[in-house]
Amino acid sequence: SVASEDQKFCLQEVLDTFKMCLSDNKEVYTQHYVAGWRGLVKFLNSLGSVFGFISKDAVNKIQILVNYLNGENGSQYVTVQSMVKYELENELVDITKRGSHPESGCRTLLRLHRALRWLELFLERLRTSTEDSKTSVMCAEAYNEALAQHHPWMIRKAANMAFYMLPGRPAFFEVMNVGPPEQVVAMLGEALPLISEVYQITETLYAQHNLLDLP
Ligand code: 1PX
Repeated sequence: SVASEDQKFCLQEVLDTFKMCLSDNKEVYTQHYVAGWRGLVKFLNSLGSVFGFISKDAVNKIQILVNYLNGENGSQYVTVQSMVKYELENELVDITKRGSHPESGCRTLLRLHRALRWLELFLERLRTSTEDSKTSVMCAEAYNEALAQHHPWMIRKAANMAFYMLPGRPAFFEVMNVGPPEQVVAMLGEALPLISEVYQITETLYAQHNLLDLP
């Protein structure tokens, strides 16, 4: 039925959300950034409950940002650029160690930003993979390159164990619901430059303000 097709997850739609992230003057809209992550979490949940501890943390961080967006100072959070400016000018960020602002928008978004780099690396590996490539290996490589250094030992251990539970490449492509493998590859080729641009703009912004190591 039409209703059940509506609910069927399609990764293309999620990655399209990241297209909407950039304003004409290359600012990053928080709302679409968060919506992109929401879609990715939905995808992750459809892969099984062993990934629950990962999606739970992502959902928690998404919610923190949504609360700022819907809060009394929501207009300051419209773009990542305006959020950084507002939180820094009003001393709402713990810079060297966690203190009175343990859940600032800046430090919360930084966690998702690092995970976006993982996504970029993982999708690039998927795009260039062959039939016999292992999703678990591609995922672990991307994780070790982009995220592992930011995580304590226990999380690294749990994450690497979860990766073994990923479905193989054919099933993984199936869940993405984009079409035959050639179409998945084409879709990834279109989506990746956009994800990469959103990542780079955020990275440069955070670097300019010395925010890349926020506790
Ligand atoms: C076609 C591919 C699409 C795949 C979509 C998968 C979406 C994955 C969403 C992952 C979001 C992860 C956010 C993690 C944020 C984070 O680093 N949090 C840690 C630090 O936060 P804190 O507040 O403590 O400073 C936190 O400690 C993390 C806890 C949970 C474990 C995070 C493991 C991240 C692994 C990322 C890879 C996901 C594997 C999905 C396989 C498809």
